[in-house]
Amino acid sequence: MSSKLTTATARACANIALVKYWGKRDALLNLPATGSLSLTLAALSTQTTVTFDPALAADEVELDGRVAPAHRVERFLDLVRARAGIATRARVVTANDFPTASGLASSASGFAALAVAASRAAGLALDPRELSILARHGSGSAARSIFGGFARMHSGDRDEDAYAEPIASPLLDRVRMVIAIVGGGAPKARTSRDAMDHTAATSPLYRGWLELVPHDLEIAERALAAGDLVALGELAEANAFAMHASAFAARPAIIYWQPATLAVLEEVNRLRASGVAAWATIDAGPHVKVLTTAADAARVQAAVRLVDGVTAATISAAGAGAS
Ligand code: 2P0
Repeated sequence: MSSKLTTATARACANIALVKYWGKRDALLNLPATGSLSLTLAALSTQTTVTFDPALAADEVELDGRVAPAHRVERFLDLVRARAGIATRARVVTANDFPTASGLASSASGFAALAVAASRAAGLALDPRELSILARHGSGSAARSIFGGFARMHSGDRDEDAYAEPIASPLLDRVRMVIAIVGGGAPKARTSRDAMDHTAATSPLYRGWLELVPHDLEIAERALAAGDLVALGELAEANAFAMHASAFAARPAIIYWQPATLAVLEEVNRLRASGVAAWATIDAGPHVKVLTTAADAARVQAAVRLVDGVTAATISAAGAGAS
């Protein structure tokens, strides 16, 4: 290992939470305060190549063709090196096929791809659960992107208990997500990590959020098992609004929404009133993701594209796990 290059390439898809992760129980181990539940999306993916190279004095990161800060990746690679018993530095070349760091879950696909590529390049053979735990150290949501389709993240008090696993559902082939990009996908001012910590520390509604999530997870899992898209959609929309309510109430407030965000929400309401399957969810950014069906996706896309301030709308089916 020490005298030669070892390299591996991985691809992972981003995921959108239907029951959100917002807050940690342990910052050092990056343990989430609650569980969460997501859908992995085929249309948003990251490809990452990791090369351990004895000639390197420090880790190097290239993101979307440019040199990027290596600090967070370096800390992640240190975990992989410790586990593999190596000290070699690595070159990481990674590219997203969607806007980076704009509230489109690039850290989820990014750290899932990095976990798979780095562990393989370091000579480790980790099973999916071990990969999920490893990916979580990079980003909580990345633990879910190891798996395709619907995934459930377990909160855990210990490192080895906080991992995601796939959930089977008759809805899998039927669901689509329409991703309405608001504001051109510009990078956001503040990371979700910082924003969720600030919410946990200052929002009077944060306690209510923590109490809500276990109930919402139960409802979502029941809806998935029963193939009940209406129940899943209503739950996902309500859960997203509850997360944002806790953030709105932080002091000072965290507001991700832009005028066009609300305009898309109104359009989703109109679509639903006219019988279209459409439920909104919003993450740490202004974009709106609309849960819908294969049959209704084109109609949802056409409608949200016309909203002032929406710069693009993409339809995604469920994606595969990291490979
Ligand atoms: C989610 N988000 O469940 C929620 C909803 C954003 C809003 O997980 O600190 O980048 O790296 O563990 O995974 C974004 O948080 O946070 C996120 P860290 P991460 O998808």
